[in-house]
Amino acid sequence: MMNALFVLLCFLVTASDVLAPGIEIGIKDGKISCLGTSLPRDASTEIIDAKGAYVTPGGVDSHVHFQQDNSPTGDNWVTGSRSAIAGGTTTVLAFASQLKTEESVIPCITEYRTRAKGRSFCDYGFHLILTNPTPTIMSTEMPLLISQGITSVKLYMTYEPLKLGDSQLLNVLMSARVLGFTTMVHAENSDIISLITNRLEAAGHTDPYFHAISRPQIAENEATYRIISLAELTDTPILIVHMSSEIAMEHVRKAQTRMLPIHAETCPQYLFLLSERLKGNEKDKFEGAKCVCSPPLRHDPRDLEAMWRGIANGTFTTFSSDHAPSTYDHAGGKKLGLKDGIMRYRNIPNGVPGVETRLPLLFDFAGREKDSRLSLQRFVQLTSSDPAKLYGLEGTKGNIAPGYDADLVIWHPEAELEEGVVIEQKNLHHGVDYTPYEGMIVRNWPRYTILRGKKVWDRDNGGILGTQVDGKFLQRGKGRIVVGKTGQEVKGMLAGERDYWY
Ligand code: DUC
Ligand code: ZN
Ligand code: ZN
Repeated sequence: MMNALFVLLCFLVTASDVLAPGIEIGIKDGKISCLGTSLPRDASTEIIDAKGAYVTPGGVDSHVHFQQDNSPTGDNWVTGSRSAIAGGTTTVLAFASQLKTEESVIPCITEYRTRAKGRSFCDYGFHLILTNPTPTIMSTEMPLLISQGITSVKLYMTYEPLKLGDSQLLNVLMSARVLGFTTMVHAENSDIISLITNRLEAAGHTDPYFHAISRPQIAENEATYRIISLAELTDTPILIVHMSSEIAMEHVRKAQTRMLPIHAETCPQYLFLLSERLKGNEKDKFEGAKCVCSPPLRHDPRDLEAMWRGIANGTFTTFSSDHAPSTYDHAGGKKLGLKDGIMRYRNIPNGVPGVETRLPLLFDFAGREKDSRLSLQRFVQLTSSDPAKLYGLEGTKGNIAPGYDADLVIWHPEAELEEGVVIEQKNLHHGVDYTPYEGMIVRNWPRYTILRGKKVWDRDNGGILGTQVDGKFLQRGKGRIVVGKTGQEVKGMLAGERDYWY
């Protein structure tokens, strides 16, 4: 497409700068061609006047679940990706999940890629959930996937159908170190959770609220410390996903101060929601099921504060939605946990929706005059530029600079939305029947979302303008380390000691 499109008069925000007002962004063939003032134009030049509003890079949501076998209700690719662009996200990284019985990951990757093809409003890629990392998969299939642009895996330390034991974790980490794929880890201690769950069930405590009781912070803390230790032993960079616990976060922080390449992610639910939400309401106690996610919502406002500190001080590298959609009022959705009038939290599908609300919720606290919790630059790092770097999209996504894809969020001018925007289910574009953020007010919302130079969302004029064939599969490169470095000796080991066995 030969187009010349200018975004005029904006406050341009990148991971490093908020530029002086009035910068123009030139776009050609879907890429940013130049930044400047008074850029040359002719009658064919399409102009978007940002009216002095902030412009940030299109959101990169590096953790979403769309159309996975284990959550058949909620979103498919069309509704999930539509919701993404309406909230300013132009790239999502979703999951293809291997079954433990599968000796090859190729069929599962092929199947999940087919589900997305021609059905995505935004650009997309896949992480592989590895549940059966056989030697053949690691030595033969992983290099193939990497060559096809699937350069990251997620490993689980809990859930019977998904979890890996320590020796499997070690083997995958060593393979990651050699092959260079990015490793995400769900860190919760499986045995702690199943012991408590069995005992709660025996005592008749099965309401949704007990989901939070069954997964105490210590389960996250222990598993986090353990996976950091395994990563240090094998000298492998990792990212610990959806962190919710202060002590676990402190393990990460301490590792980072030792320059270990330990990255961490948190999500909106761990900044805004507390476990009391699992109690539902007077009319319907089971409504608490809407907020069942793992790790669970924590009990105390101080827990939320701790996560905000990690957002501000750099402990977290990414802020993802972990959009894990399950319809509430559906026999195959959250209502799986309600049978014959009996609530059983262990049968409730895990997860909350949030791909559309992720950016507005965090932006609400970024660079504002009063009570700011993070800078605008840090907002861009967390929501766009750092996930792009970590997952092999540097140079293409996550920045507003010549050569990058022209993926932009143009916010409303700050003075325009005096009352803010109320988050309401009826205004969202996902396929789920609720939002856990119902009624919350945010100060701004993406006015336009631009995907590779095309206006795909115009909040004031028609809403969704894009189509489900706009999104393309991203052939990602290898991710790069954002925090720390490899190549360090392990404390207490002799220099070179690892070479005897590695
Ligand atoms: N892990 C996720 O990443 N998402 C939803 C539930 C879970 O356990
Ligand atoms: Zn997880
Ligand atoms: Zn997830």
